[in-house]
Amino acid sequence: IAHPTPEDAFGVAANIKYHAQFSPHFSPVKFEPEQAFYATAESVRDTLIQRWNETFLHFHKTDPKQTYYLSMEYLQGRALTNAVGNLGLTDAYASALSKLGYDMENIVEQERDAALGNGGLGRLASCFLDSMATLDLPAWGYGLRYKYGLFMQKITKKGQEEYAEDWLEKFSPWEVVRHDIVHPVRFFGEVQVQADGRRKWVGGEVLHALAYDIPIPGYNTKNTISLRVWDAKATAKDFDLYAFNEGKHDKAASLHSKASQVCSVLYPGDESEEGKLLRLKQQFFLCSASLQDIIARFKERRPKNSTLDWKIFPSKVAVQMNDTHPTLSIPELMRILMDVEGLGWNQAWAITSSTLAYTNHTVLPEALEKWPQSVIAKLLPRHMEIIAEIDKQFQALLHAKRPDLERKLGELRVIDYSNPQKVLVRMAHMCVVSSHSVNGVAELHSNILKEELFADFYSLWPSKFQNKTNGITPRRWLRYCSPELSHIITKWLRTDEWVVNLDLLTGLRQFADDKQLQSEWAAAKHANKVRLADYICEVTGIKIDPSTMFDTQIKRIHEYKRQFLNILSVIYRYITIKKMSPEQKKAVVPRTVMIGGKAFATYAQAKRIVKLVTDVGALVNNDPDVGGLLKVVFIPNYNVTVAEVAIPGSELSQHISTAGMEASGTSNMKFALNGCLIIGTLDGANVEIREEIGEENFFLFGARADEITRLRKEREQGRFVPDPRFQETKEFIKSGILGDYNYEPLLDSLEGNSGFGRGDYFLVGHDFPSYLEAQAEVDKAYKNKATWTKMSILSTAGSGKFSSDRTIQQYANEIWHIQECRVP
Ligand code: 26R
Repeated sequence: IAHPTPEDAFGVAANIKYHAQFSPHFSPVKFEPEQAFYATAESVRDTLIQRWNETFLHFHKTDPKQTYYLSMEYLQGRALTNAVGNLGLTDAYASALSKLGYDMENIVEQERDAALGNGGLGRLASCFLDSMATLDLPAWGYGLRYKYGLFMQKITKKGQEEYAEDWLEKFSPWEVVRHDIVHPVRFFGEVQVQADGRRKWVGGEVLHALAYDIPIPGYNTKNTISLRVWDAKATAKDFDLYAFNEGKHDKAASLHSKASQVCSVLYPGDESEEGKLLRLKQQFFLCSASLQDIIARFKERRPKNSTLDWKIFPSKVAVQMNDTHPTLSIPELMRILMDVEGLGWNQAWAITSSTLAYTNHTVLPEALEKWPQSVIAKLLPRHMEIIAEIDKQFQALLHAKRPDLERKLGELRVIDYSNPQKVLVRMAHMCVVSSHSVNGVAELHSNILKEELFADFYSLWPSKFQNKTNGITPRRWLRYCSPELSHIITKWLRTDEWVVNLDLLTGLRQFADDKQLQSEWAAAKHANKVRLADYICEVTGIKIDPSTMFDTQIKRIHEYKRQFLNILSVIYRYITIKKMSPEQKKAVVPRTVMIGGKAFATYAQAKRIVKLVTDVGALVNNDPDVGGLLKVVFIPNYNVTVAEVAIPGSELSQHISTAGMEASGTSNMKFALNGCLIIGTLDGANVEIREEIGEENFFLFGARADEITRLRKEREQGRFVPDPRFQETKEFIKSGILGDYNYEPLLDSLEGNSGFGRGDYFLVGHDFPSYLEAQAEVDKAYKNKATWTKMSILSTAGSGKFSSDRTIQQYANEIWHIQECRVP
């Protein structure tokens, strides 16, 4: 088949019609927007598959070292705009659709978000795939094909409610099932010792991992890589026909029902997670299937009839573990190399540790995975033996090399025996001990890893530790989500090269004072605000005014991210306005405060925060005294698609975590890139963003990371005098004016150490006054339109560093040691 070219709208239209007719998903008489979307997507997919095949063949022939990114989460969002854009076919598809009587914008909206992730870590993985493809790197992603991704959030009078989101309900036009790619994955069973002393894992349950490929097109290149997601299957052999014939239908299909559980649901892991066997099964399923696949490919690419040289494995394969979730890759690779391939421990260890690398994404103690030894031993008996051996060898190493650290052995070792009733495997320690590289995701975070979380490991292996500051793809997060701003940038830079070389944005600095650019810039920002206002009205019914300042905080709801601090200051603003004379009110900068994000279903404090935002909105938005000077909106069901509207439409965004707690943050980068100013703490990547865009363009407040421990201690000892404005705000909530919801547990978290109180662990009270001062600076700057627009331009101009292309090039050079491999 001839594939569409940018000039060939007729060909494209014919191709779409072909799919509407011959892809038998819908009855042929209907051609409504939904059918039009599927037909369009399938037409695009044809091109992607062709390029995917060419890329695969090219990698196969040239046999470069290849990276495999292992992640339990990918937050892909919608794919259509991105795919046609990266293929350079946007105009062709837009005019083809208009020939068929449709509007590209409407068709795009038919697509469901693929939300196979929780938040930052999952979206990072998706940005990375886009950059790997665009940089022509030989790299693939591996993940799981969850039936239900992240829950859908509905906001009712009671607060947040969760519903399962069936993203595959119709089907996904982007995935291609690979019936020939199936790997067995065992659970439970036992370890046998063979005659030659080799160990063998046998028995238990064997499920099958079936591959689905999602093509990932690079921008302006033929290279199209793969996100391979696994689904769990049982086979016909597992079906007990005898039991079925006896009427025992559940028993007959028991393995089938177990298989369907494995990939049934994404664990919403933004919070503490008790030991869930199913989650461990999922993790092992990803690791085992992916490693078998990687090894099969390694073997396929070796010359025929020659003996396998395992020593070269690390020069052909790099595996990156996205947090500790794929840690079982370590014992699984060891097991395959030793038990299946017959290598000795030392050789297997050398190969494993030079293949695997680990990225840490959080220092929150409750998010550091620890699995009960008993659970691992039952589910994966052979792996538990290997983990015990890793632990033993680590002890021996300390004894030989660092006797000074031996007194800390209990804290450092891979297996935590401190509670004999509950022996735990520390996944992060296993990663640090077993990987050749450990990295954090922003300078500050990587320093905290070296100086605090992994300080002793750092003293043992200083050269293992690296920083790779996160990044975001400029394709999705500027080029496609804000075409208006993109056109202005291209016009003033006289090139669209910035889409692949984001450092070129610094070229805007010289025009930051130019009145013409400022007026074009402000007009584009205004158009984006109108789009956001329309969206808000559509989903909440609340009318917001695009001439007010749009102030946004969108991210998972978490105490450390301090949406609570934001809403407390909003309440204080409301109190202040209520006290003002009509004359004083004239000086107020009208604001629309938007907060959005999902709370983990059992995270009670986070859910109270959601409820508080909606209660404050109900009060403020209907108060005639406020007269449009303040609006408060909770944006429901925050996801990638919502972000694509909310980020370009915002003027101020909030990244206000307690210093030292947000590893990096990535939405901060998206907002800055879209010319949105930041109010924030010195935390995560904020530090570097402020450095790049200039401190005069960043509204800074709050304690610094190195003060937090001291401040918490002082707070605990009662050596803290709260600001009267803080007290007044808390009193306001206590007064009951917000309704009859019980906010006491939330307010208690700001107080002493009793009950829910954690002694204001997140230092909301401490940072409150300096936050209010920074907000006053925001208002002051906003009053001068030219100043604000200039700051906005300088934000975009300084965001070049935060392209995921830069991040991925650094991973490629400094951790993976891979080279580009471009399809001719
Ligand atoms: C194990 C389970 C409880 C679990 C904990 C935490 C599962 C998932 C998470 C999510 C964490 C690891 C996460 O998303 N971290 C975020 O990673 C982003 C990308 O690096 C950072 O920008 C962000 O600061 C960090 O919170």
